[in-house]
Amino acid sequence: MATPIKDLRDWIALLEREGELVRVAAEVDPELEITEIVDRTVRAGGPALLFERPKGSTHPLLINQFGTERRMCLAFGVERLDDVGRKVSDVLEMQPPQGLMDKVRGLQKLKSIADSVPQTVRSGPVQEIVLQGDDVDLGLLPVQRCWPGDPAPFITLPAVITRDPRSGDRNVGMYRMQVIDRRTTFMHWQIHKDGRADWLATDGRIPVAVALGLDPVTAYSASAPLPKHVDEFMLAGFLRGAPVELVKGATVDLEVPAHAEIVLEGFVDKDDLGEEGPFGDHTGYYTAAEPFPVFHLTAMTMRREAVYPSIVVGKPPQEDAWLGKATERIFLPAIRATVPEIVDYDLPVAGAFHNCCIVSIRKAFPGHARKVMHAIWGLGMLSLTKCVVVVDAHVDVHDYAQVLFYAGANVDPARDVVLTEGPLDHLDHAPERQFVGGKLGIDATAKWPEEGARPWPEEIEMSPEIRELVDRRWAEYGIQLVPSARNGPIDQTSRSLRQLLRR
Ligand SMILES: Cc1cc2nc3c(=O)[nH]c(=O)nc-3n(C[C@H](O)[C@H](O)[C@H](O)COP(=O)(O)O)c2cc1C
Ligand SMILES: [Mn+2]
Repeated sequence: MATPIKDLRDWIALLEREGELVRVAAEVDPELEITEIVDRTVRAGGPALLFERPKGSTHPLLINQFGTERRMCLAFGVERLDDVGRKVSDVLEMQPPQGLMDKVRGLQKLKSIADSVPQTVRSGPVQEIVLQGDDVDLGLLPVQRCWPGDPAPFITLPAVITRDPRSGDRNVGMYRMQVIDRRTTFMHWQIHKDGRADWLATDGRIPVAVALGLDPVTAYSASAPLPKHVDEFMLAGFLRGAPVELVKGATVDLEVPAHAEIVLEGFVDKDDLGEEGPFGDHTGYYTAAEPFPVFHLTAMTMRREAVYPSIVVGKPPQEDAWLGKATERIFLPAIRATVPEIVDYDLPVAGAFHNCCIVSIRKAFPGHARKVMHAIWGLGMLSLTKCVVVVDAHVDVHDYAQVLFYAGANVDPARDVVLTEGPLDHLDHAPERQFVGGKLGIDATAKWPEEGARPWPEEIEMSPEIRELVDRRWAEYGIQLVPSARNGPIDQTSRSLRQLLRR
């Protein structure tokens, strides 16, 4: 892996060197205008944008840093996102080393584990400027109002740091923050999230710190669905190949990233709630206003000339598609460690991630597909998946046309569809009751006699000899083939993802 990206500035410089960043010198309004510009840029696979003069603020705004596969790979210092997954599986599947080379490789793996432990340092640039009391003013930042129906500006790319009051374990989560006034915001940690659990475990008040403007891997890690007791900064250090450096907060008993651009410090009280939202969200709809806790700021610390990071979510595909794809790839080894019969899985971007999961399995016994459906419905945040489609090992889960073919050809809806109930995403507006509703499983594997199938027919395949013959003679035929161009943004996304993810 390449040298770790130290901070947001280092990342901006890298993006610029790679021709992946455009500086926008014109004055642009964070109120709606930036959203429309970014929406067009993301859909066109365009560059990261550094708005140097957001209206009403002296802080530049960085957006679309994650908006393409190439930038996501640059962020992680890999050729393909699957390489990040491989780094995880290397450690998960660590065996006692056999020969010398194995020992050297083992040492590299151990280093990556050592790198994962965050390091406390005495001071950091994030505290070059410390604003406290009346000087705290969120109005200094170019916070975006993203969509016309949003009632206020929202901080959209925060790393929210809390500690479990019982165990002391740190948590870092990405929870949007609606600005209420100069010194307060809402804290949108949803019902299934760790930050909320920390808050619910306090008697009265929980200290909270919010880091804005991080190296891309640390920023990503705030969105990663780790088990509650695992510190997201550990994942960041492991994936970066260098520990996350932390300093003591200026006014809270929490440690904050030393190289963040901006840190907001404060607290959330147990019974201090207000109506948050509506907000144009990644569901593609405005999520309804509902009660969420209020975050009171006690300090705002910054680097000099701090850059404010932002992201827009909305109808897919948006920039967050790639944060989700990174999670999909990074967590595959962990999923396979628990459910080893899983070969691969795909969370379609157009399905807003939690709506649909396609999973391929090495089927070994009757009813196996159902076992895997229930495993998915019992696995971390994947448990919120509404629809699970199970296919056989040879099916490419990233090729939606192939998946639909098997879901059509191999499925008897009277026999192969599972309808059950379970927890659903906090933001899902479809179920009759919030948080719980139906689950759909589709078993698109080839069926066995024990599963009530008649003799299963053979799939059509050309013989290898004829394929080779035609390969050999192709030039002779004089036929020029161009891949057919189907259109539509979702098709394009699925195609580019397919190219990326094909092994
Ligand atoms: C751009 C973006 C915005 C998000 N906004 C929220 C949010 O407002 N509330 C929430 O609960 N989760 C939100 N998420 C998802 C969480 O960050 C994700 O579930 C993460 O795992 C939460 O951390 P936790 O598991 O430590 O709670 C967002 C994710 C992304 C990528
Ligand atoms: Mn967590």
